[in-house]
Amino acid sequence: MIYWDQEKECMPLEQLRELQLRRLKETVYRVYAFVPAYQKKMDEAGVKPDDIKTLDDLKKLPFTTKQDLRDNYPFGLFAVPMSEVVRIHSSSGTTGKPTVVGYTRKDIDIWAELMARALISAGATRHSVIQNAYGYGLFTGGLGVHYGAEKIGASVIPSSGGNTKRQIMLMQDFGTTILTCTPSYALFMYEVMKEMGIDPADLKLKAGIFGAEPWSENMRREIENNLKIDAYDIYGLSEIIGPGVAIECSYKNGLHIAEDHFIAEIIDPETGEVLEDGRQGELVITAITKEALPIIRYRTRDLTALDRTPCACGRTHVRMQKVLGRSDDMVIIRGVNVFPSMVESVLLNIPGVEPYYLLVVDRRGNLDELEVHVEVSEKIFSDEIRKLEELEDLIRRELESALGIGVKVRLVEPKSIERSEGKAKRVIDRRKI
Ligand code: DLL
Repeated sequence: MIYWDQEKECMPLEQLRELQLRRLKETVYRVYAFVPAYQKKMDEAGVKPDDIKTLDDLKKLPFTTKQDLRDNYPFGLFAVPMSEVVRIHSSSGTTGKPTVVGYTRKDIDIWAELMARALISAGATRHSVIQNAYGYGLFTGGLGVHYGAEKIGASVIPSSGGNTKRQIMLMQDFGTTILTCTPSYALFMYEVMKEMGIDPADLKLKAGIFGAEPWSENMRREIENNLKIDAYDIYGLSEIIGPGVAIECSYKNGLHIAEDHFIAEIIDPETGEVLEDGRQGELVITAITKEALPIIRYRTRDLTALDRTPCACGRTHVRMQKVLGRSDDMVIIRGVNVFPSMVESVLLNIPGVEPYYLLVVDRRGNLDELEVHVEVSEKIFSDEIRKLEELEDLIRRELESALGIGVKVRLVEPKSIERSEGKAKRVIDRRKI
C-alpha cells in the first residue's frame, strides 16, 4: 500500500482548494463566535468572518503566536466546552508556563488518520513492528504515533523514551522493523548498540521515522549508514495537532503537509509579509478542521520553504523543505544568523568527527563569540597533538567558510557531550545566563 487515503492525499488541486476554503470559512466563523480572544483580535484588525471569501483573504487575518497561548493559559483559546475535550497535551516551555492544547474525540480521530497516513508514507504496513520511543505523556510524540500505528494495524511497542539498553533488547527480541524517536536518540541508540557488541545489520530494523527536532541531510546519511535503515523525516507541533502535520514520502524530497487539514504559508519573520513559494521564511499554519483548538495563522517559528512542484509519489499536497531550525535556536553572532543544523552539516562531512556537537555562545567585552565543541572518535583522540591541532584547524576553516564568521573550535573527548533521549540541546547561550 502506498497511500492510507488516496482520495485525500492525491486530491486534484482545484478540489483541494475548494475544500480548504470551505473549511477555513467554517473555522473562522467558529473562532469568532466561540473564542473571545480571536474575536477581539479580529475586531482590532477590522476583519469579520464574512470578509473571508477566497483563500487569499487568509492574509487579512491576524497571526496567532505562542504568546497568545500563554496569555490565555490554560484553556482560554478552546472553542468547545471542557465536556467535549477528551485529551490534553502540553509542550514543555523552557521558560514560563507550558503551552496547553486540547482535543475532542473527533480531533483525536483526525490526528490518528494523519499519523496513519504518515506511517504508510514512510513504508509502514500492518505487518510492521513499530517501536515507539517518543516520550509518552504530555508530549504529543508518544501517543500521537501510537494511535496512528494502531490504526494501520501495525504491532506497536510503546517503549517511550529512555532505558536505552532495554530499547535495544526489545528491538532484538520483538523483531522491531520500524523505530520512531528523535534523530538524536536514534544516534545514541546506535552508540549503545556498538557498546553492547550488536551489529544493526543483524536486527530486523528497516526504517526510522524521526522528527521533533531539526536534523540535517548529513545527519540522515549518518543514521542510515549506521543503523542500516531508511530514515524519514516527520514534522509537527503540539499547537497544530502534534506529529503528522507533514511527512516525507519515499522520494524524501520535502515533507508533504496534510493540506486538507492545514493551510501553510511562508512569511518574512521580520515584516510578516507573505512570501512566494520557494522562498525561505517562517512557516505559518492554519488548522482548518480542529474542534477544540482551531488555530489561525499560527507562527511556528520554524524556518523552511514551500515547494508546489508535482511530486513523483502522486500526492498533490505541498511539500515543505526539511526545517533549517527554529528561530529560538538561532544564534545571532555579530549580526550573522547561525543555526545548529548549519554547523551539523559541515561537521558531518569531516572524517573522524562524531555526530555530537554543541554551540557555546559567549560575550567577551562587547564581542560575541561562538565556540563549537566537537566530539572526535577514540582513534583520532589518541593521535598525537599535532594531528589534533590540524583537525581542529580544518574544522575551523570549514565552519568559517560556511558560516561567514570567525569561530573557535574545541575538540572534546569521545562521549563527553550529553546524549539525548528526546530533543537534543545544541546551544548554550551564556549571554543569556
Ligand atoms: O515535537 C511533535 C512531534 C513529535 C513531531 C514527534 C515529530 C515527531 P512540540 O514538542 O510542540 O511537538 O515541538 C514542536 O519541534 O515547532 C519544530 O521546531 C520542532 N520540530 C518538530 N518536528 C521537526 C522536524 C513535537 N521534523 C517543534 N524537523 C516544532 C525540525 C521539528 N524540527
